Amino acid sequence: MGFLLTKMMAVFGDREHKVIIVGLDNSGKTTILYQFVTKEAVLTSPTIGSNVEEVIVRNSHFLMWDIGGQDSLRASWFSYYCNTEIVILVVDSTDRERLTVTKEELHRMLSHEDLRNAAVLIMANKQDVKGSMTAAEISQSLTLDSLTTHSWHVQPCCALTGEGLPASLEWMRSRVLAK
Ligand code: G3D
Repeated sequence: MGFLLTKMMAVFGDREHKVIIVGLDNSGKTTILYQFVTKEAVLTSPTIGSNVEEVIVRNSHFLMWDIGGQDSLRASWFSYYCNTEIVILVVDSTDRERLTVTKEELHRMLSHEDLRNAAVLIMANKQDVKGSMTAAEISQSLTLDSLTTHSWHVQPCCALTGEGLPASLEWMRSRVLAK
């Protein structure tokens, strides 16, 4: 029975994995979501509430929630945490000033009970902009080395061109398959 189930999952895909996309406003969350879906950059407007889309990566199904990142909306992020397997934290790599706010939001979020088993993908977005912070700088500023409770990975990317997005999806897939 176990063997049959494994075979069927290989053919039809496994269950759906819940992903939330968080980050400060203007970091590129919605652009990334629609690049994942359409593989093209789209014109976006600030997210009020959330956008949700299904993304399939070689039989792995991800249900991705893009949650608004404005100051007033961050307080309600926790209502999306339940059953989340992957948290995508999008960072605007040009926004040095607000990296401390991102760091506080990240560590606060990961202390929430509902995210104790979630893996964290930090997408260092807007790498196309000259002078943007590198993945290593962002990693250091977010004090990721001290994060031992969750599996994490930093992926440099550019949502406008799609660079770094396939690698992001592959990492997510490897995390859910490892469970
Ligand atoms: P949000 O959903 O996190 O609020 P959006 O962010 O996806 O709405 O993106 C905010 C702005 O950043 C958009 O520009 C978008 O085109 C731009 N952006 C997103 N990703 C990148 C990137 O990788 N590089 C660059 N240079 N810009 C990016 P506008 O002008 O529409 O506000």
